[in-house]
Amino acid sequence: MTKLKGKIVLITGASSGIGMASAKAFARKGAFLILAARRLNRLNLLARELKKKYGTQSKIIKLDVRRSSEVKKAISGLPEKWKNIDILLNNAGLSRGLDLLHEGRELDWEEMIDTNIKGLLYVSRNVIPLMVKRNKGHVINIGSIAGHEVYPKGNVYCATKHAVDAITKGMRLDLVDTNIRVTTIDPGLVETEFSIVRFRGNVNKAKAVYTGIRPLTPEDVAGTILFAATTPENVVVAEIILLANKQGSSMVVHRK
Ligand code: NDP
Ligand code: 8X3
Repeated sequence: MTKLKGKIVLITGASSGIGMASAKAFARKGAFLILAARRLNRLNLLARELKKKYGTQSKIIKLDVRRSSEVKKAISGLPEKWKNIDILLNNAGLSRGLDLLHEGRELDWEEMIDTNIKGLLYVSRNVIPLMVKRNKGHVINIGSIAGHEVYPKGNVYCATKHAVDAITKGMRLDLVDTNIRVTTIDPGLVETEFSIVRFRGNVNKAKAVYTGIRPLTPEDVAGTILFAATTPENVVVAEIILLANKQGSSMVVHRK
């Protein structure tokens, strides 16, 4: 079993949802954390909480993954010790809107493509070479059921998650001659701020996505991420699709 104590884990999107729950789960196991997101105040609070509860050492990076030069500067500016990243959790992502393609907003498309695809690429491009140099590491990408299926009005969000699926497979092929492991964890309905962001702060509309079903919690997903991260080093969890019970597919959800 791979031990997490003292391992350095970089988490993008650590200020909320799956990223924050993962930070807590890794901290509980004694990992050191690099917490990245745009909302610095949340990261500071999280780091303080983890320090108090588990004595966790954290580095905080204010990072907009859409900005390639910002990503480059943040990673190259890490103190040498913190560049020994053992696990990269590429989690930052979002959906904006739920519209027919021919009525969609170009700005929404750009935000999703820039964050979910290009952001993941920028972070990976800067972190993976550090892993290659040490011939060790684990990249865990957060995909989605939306990377396996397309649902009505999900068009561009689904396209970005299909891209994450292709990029994950590409990474695994390109790193095949190294010890670096590549995993994708692909959840269905997880109740986080995801739908609030999708519906631009419309909390009622967001809440309705999860009514009548017990959705996954961010902690459920974090538990699966931890499982993938702690298998013996000769084992690669390549892909896990994680659904809430009573979610049959993107569109088939049995609600009470
Ligand atoms: P949340 O909205 O709760 O969290 C999203 C995180 O991404 C936040 O920490 C946010 O931080 C960060 N983020 C967004 N844009 C950027 C950016 N430009 N630069 C840096 N960080 C950014 O949603 P989830 O926790 O649910 O989402 C996490 C991942 O899980 C996403 O990739 C999402 O697509 C995926 N997913 C979610 C599912 C769900 O049902 N919730 C199901 C399947 C996959 P900040 O705003 O502070 O920058
Ligand atoms: C998030 C899951 O089904 O809302 O990736 O697109 S879904």
